[in-house]
Amino acid sequence: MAISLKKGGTFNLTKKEPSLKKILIGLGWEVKQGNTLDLDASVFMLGESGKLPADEFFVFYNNLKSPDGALQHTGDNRTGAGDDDDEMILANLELIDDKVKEILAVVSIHDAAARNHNFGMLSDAYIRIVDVETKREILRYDLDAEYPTATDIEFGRIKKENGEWIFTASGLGDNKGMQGYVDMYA
Ligand SMILES: [Ca+2]
Ligand SMILES: [Ca+2]
Repeated sequence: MAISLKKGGTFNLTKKEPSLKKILIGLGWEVKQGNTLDLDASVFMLGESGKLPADEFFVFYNNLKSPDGALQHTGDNRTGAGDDDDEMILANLELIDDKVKEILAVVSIHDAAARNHNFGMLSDAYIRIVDVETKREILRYDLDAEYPTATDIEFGRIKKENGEWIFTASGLGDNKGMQGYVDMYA
């Protein structure tokens, strides 16, 4: 049974799952009837300064692999159809560059402003972490707040503290778009 986190909840991956090496970060959502939205999951690998060590540490549909080979985005999903993960990032914790201290998972609605789309048009959005080797779901955060006006949400972050990887369910809605995050962290 996976741990279910609430907004702000944390989980020490290293301490609770010492054998964990490869994880799948799965993001899923459903589009409410009558809407068509394209959501994009992206990941920012941040260094000590809270910035990307290089642009390539921003992993998204146009840059599927991080330079250290640790993270692999499995590709763009345009519809969110199906109950399984809609967009996935595979991470090999052992390959993550020592420079990287934090990993942020963000989901943004493609072209939200022009199309007048927001998270109020979605339901059942979640982030989960799965052990790739055993296929076991370790933790899950079902977005537990309403975000009727948000066009992008930081779902979770995995931070390295004293050599341990700690996941936090952040659930921070915003309206800056993917480019806004890039501007913030590049
Ligand atoms: Ca997409
Ligand atoms: Ca879905």
